[in-house]
Amino acid sequence: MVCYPTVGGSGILATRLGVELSKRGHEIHFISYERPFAIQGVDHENLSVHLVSIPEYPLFKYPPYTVSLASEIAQVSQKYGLDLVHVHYAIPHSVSAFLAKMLTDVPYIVTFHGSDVTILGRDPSFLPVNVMSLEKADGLTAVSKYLREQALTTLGLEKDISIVSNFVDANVFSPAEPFRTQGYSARQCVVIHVSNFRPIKRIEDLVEAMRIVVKRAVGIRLILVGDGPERQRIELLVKELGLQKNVLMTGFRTDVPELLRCSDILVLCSDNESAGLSLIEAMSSGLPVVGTRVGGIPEIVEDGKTGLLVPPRSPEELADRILKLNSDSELRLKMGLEARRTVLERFAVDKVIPEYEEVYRQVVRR
Ligand code: GMT
Repeated sequence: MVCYPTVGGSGILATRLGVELSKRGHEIHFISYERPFAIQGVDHENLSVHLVSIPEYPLFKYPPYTVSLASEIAQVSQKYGLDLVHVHYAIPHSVSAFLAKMLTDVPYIVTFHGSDVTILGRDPSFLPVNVMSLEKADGLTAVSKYLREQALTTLGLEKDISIVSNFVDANVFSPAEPFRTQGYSARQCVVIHVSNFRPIKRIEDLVEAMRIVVKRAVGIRLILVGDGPERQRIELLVKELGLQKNVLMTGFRTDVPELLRCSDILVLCSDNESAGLSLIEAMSSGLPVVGTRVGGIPEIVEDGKTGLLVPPRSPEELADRILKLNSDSELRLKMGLEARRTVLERFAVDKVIPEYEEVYRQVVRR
């Protein structure tokens, strides 16, 4: 399993997948430049981590990670007799996997996650080499129909791409007992947003929406969970709008399942999102969600049934939907139950892992 070790969605998903596969008896080797965040301090049977060493040399302004990673994949493959390499996020992992295959014949599968297709993948500085390494892959998967379409059209790929959804452990991301909404109808809601604070998340729209919301629902609170490039700017905006009493910024947290259980509504108002993992985590926790009608979000959230969708960059509409859910505990409960049901049916470990196993079987059988 080749991935970024950080708290970004692709790294989290890859780690989750590796851990679940190891529990099912597969031998899993993670290859990355650091121990993946989600398995720090935890030992799992059948699971090991190999760190890519990147030599420093005065000549290098940019150490060639792609080459070091390819060497590590090839060495691990030879030493442990890997059946296949699964890389998460195409850039630059698919190129390293291609090089490793040239050396050792080990087949590779690439999972597209988002900006590896929609932003970076099409950048002229990557495009020709990226596309070659994808065309030569033994299998391609995408986390949503939307992302598959994007990969086919923007990268001009002519290969089959299987859709395998993102998933959660529904026992870890589980609802509060009883559902928080029950018996709390008079209370104002806790709204939550979880992300890596990148500009694409448009957290400023949510803060702006809160400026409108607090005028009608004085006690309502927003918890902003996560860290990233936008954090300082958002902190300033919260102060500027005088929202300190209503908006709590927690920074990076490891107890997201507990935070979700203490919340009533999750908002994800990105400009684009291939398959927002935080939506699935919140829905699994029995929360109704408010999301933007972009990318793969409508494939996860059914407007009016499991959540409410709005156009991107529309704080007024966001505010309207938050107020609607805030004032209607029955609606929150109904949508939260539907959301949980949707996750159990489509986005739970036992639904999605066999789909990956099937992709692996097809490749190994060849
Ligand atoms: O594509 C990115 O910007 C980064 C990537 C990540 O590593 O966090 O996020 C993407 O992959 C996640 C896991 O599949 C998805 O939940 C996110 O929707 C997706 N981000 C975008 O499409 C912007």
